[in-house]
Amino acid sequence: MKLVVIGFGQCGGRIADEFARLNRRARTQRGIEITPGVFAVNTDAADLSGLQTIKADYQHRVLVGGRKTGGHGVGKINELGAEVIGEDADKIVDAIRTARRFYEADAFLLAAGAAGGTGSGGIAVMTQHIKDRYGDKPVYNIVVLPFEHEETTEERTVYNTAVCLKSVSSVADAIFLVDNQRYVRKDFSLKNNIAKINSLIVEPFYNMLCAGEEKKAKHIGAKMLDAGDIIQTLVGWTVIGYGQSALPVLRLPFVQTRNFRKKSTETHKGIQAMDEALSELSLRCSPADAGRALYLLSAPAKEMNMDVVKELGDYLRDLAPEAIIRNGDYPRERGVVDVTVILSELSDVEKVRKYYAESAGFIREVTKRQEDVKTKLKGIDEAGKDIPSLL
Ligand SMILES: Nc1nc2c(ncn2[C@@H]2O[C@H](COP(=O)(O)OP(=O)(O)OP(=O)(O)O)[C@@H](O)[C@H]2O)c(=O)[nH]1
Ligand SMILES: [Mg+2]
Repeated sequence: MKLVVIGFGQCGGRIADEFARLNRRARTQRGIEITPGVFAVNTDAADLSGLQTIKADYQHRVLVGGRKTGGHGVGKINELGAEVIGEDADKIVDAIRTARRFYEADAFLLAAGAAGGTGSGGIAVMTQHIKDRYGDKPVYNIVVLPFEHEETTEERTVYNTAVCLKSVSSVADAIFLVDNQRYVRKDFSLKNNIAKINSLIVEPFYNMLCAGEEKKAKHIGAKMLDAGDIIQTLVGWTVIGYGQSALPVLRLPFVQTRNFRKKSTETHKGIQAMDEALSELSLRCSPADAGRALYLLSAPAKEMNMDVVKELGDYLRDLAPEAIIRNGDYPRERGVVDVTVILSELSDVEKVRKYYAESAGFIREVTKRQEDVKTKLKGIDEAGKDIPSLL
């Protein structure tokens, strides 16, 4: 599957940059293309310069906002983010259209952090705009949810997140939810952590996008997972996960490869990888709430058989009994069995509900605070009513 990827704001731009890196890896390691165009859009010039892999010209790193933001971001004011992205929407589409093989893409993927200003405010506006212009291609979003510490230190965090989620839910064909807090690993400094987190966020897309683009027979499985399967799976709230299970390195030549013990090891490795994928989902949710699901098994051709694929399907069916499940196998990796899982059309996401509920309280409080300020101002005006003014 081929995606045009567009990142908004700092978080979205860096996620898009990570997709550009993934594409470079696909091209050099596998000779295939998975992102015919990757772009970053921001109101902040410095953030755009900090990207590494996205082409450095103004058509791939699009600065928006002009005089309104002076190249310095919107300071978490999501209304301003929405406004400037809306005003520059045509400029952004013109930039995307310059991508050489833009028309080969099966879908668009737009990324942003929900708690900021530019990306949070802009992603839904631009999703709408692209849908209006290119009605035949699905438009997906990746929305990154804030770290817990951001929610407690800055009250706008929860409000921006809720507004962003509500807005994208009414326009995007599907929304991949990614919870930053899930990726916090203790041994990294924050900056390294963010780079590591971004690579963990994007990694599950690698095999998923590559599988359907393979041209060589030896890498085409019994059931190839193509863009059609993925498009049929992606609807509404969505999470993605990825798990790996190493195969024993030493293989003695006299060991019979087709005995029952071997087969059960293969199945065991597959289940182990799927378990990891499910426990490392991009956001905690209940698989039982999924209306659609998809899994991809990737392993050396010799290690793969349809029994394993079927066992994995049975396993997922137990956890997600309501879901229509699609699958594929991808004869690829050496030395590992890996499984990618997508759960989509989630009927309930606790964390989204929590953001909505908390920001409703925040809105009430802000309204009350504004009224208090008005009353106080009236008092000060009253006290100074007999003082002359020079204006
Ligand atoms: N995973 C991940 N999260 C990020 C990254 N950069 C920022 N964030 C998160 O995104 C949110 C802030 O959004 P930003 O992308 O910085 O904001 P912006 O869209 O640039 O908007 P303004 O700076 O207000 O103009 C916070 O919750 C951050 O934790 C990143 O590279 N990766
Ligand atoms: Mg910014």
